[in-house]
Amino acid sequence: MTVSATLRGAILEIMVDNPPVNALGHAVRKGLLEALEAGARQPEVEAIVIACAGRTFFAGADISEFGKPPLDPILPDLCNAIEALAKPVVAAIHGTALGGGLEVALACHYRVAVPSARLGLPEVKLGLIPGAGGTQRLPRLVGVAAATDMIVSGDPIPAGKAAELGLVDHVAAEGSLIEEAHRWAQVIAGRRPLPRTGERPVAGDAAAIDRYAETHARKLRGQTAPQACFEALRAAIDLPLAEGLAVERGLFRQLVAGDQSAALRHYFFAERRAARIDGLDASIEPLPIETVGVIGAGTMGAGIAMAFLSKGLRVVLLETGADALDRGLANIRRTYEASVAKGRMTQEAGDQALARLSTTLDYAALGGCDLIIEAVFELMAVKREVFARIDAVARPGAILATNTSYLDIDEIAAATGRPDHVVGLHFFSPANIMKLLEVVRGARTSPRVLATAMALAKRIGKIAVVAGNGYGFIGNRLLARRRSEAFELLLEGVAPWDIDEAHVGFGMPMGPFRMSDLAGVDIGWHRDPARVENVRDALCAAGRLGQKAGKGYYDYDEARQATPSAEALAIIDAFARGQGRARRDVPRDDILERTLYAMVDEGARLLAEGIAQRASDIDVVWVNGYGWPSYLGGPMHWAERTGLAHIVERLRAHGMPVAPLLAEKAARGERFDDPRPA
Ligand code: T1G
Repeated sequence: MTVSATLRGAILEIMVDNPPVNALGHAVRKGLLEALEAGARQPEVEAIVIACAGRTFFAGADISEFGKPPLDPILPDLCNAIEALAKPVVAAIHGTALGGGLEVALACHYRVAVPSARLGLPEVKLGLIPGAGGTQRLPRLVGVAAATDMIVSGDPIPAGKAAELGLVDHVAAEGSLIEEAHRWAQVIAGRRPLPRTGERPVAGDAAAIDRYAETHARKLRGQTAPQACFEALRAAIDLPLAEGLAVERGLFRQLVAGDQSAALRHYFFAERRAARIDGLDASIEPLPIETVGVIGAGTMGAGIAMAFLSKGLRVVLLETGADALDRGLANIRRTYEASVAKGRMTQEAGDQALARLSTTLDYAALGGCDLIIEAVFELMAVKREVFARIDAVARPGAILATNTSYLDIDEIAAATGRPDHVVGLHFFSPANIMKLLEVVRGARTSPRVLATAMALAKRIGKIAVVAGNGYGFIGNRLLARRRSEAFELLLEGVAPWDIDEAHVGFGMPMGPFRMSDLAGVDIGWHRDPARVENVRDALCAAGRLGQKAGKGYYDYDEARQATPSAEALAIIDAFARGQGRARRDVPRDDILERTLYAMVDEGARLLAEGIAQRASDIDVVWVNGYGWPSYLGGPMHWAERTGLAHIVERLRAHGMPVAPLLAEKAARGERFDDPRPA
């Protein structure tokens, strides 16, 4: 890490170089303050430019420092010192000026940025608020409404928009940021009084805050940081700067010590750690992938095709029948048209994506593909037949992938002559939207094919998590365990809606039975109404196939509004009685313990079996694939915060199995990812 100060004429250029993202760690803060104070003392210095080397301006405080005793100068003090300097300071911004990075820029007297720069205060995504003056200075520069939107959404804005808001004073040409920042500094060097952001009045009032809070109430449900953002923003309106800063500091200190920020900081690093494959040589060169064959133009196949098309790859979409192919094509066209209409995509991008799509009924047309992925019916015989056919037409070196949700990758690979080039790419529906991708490694999947799959996932904007070849891989394995515990509760007399309500109250977007209705109660059903072996069979036999049938566990009106179904409950009760099951009241806490602790237990089994590389991978899967609240960190992090010993004790109290690894970690007071003693 270096902080260099170079005098160019009367302008002192302070250049910080702290790879990879110029995080404002203690050494950076200390070096920057010393250089600024030295410049302030040098008579020949008339103005100062702060810039960063590498790919970005400061990308924020150093998140890895949180939870440790803060070291002076703390960021708020650094920002106050910059603003109070008697000489003008210009921030030269490129890359992503985020969090504390933008707060440093706000404390500067001027801001120059290149068009590709993005500026944001993403602290809320870490369960925090801007803690170095952002909640007090940003509304003074851009007004309450724009500041509220930036701070509570946590989303960055491009430099051009920042300039419109008054957050950036000058947009430099790409590639000439430093020279234009210097030129700007020379122009304003003698201007007084210095435009100190903290001395400006706040434009706007609390109505903008109320509007935002009301509009986003559902999305912000259960989260503490957004409410703290609102409180800090109100302080900016009501109080002088110094008092407002004190309110901000107090709120920040509360949040940084809280569970939700710990969970979100855990998740931040977990998502990045998931991209690493233990034991895989990081220098392996991924295979080039430019053209992808997709087999199956149904919902999944069309979604997968779009996931590649939207990121610049070419796709050959194959179906066995012309009607199915036409339907798939129409679905893709409709989806792009809707994205363009909603402004999520330009018309040109939509047209270009479609231009990269070709369709065929002939397997031979897949011969030029670098990767071929199937999204056909979830039956092993069908998968093996398809793989034998693509193996026969695929060019040498092409990767063959399956989108299976549960089935054995090795058994599928055995249908080909290239098992080392077979991998699972388990997309989540809708595949063009959901970010999670489980990359399933078969026993013979080669390291290069694995590296290629991970690189391709990053290229198409997916969050990839590697899974071993086991039933349901990672996500669906925990889902299956939660489902079986939930079915047990049904047989004990708990209504589906009580189980769903308990999960929604916990923070899940929906409960297991609403989810089942949405996906289809008949997934995996043998389709024989005479064969009733479980609650699912009983409901399907009565035609209660879920939302698509207008009835499942719930009844649905034309607007798809769900109401608890007396008929469904009667079917469940009849089946339970037929099983001789006694009915009883189950307390709400027990509902959550029986379902969520069972998931934790299953996660421990995944770790012991090597299906998941690390517990934090399981967290990444469930936050991204199933809506586990990120502010709770994922099931395994949440279990550690809840207490593994407590979970083991409660599982035993419910007469439920306890995975040996879970019992071992609990007995040792260890976290799941703590290295196992040699
Ligand atoms: N602190 C520590 N490490 C960080 C970091 C940070 N702020 N940002 C990134 N890294 C690491 C990351 O873990 C990875 O490490 C490497 O840098 C590359 O990151 C007081 C309290 C900047 C848009 O929230 O959004 O300021 O895995 O893989 O995809 O008010 O990183 O290589 O070992 O993500 O190009 C506010 C978080 C902090 C920004 C780059 N700032 N970072 O994305 O690379 S809180 C943030 C990002 C704060 C103040 C408050 C992204 C990025 P490794 P990467 P990328």
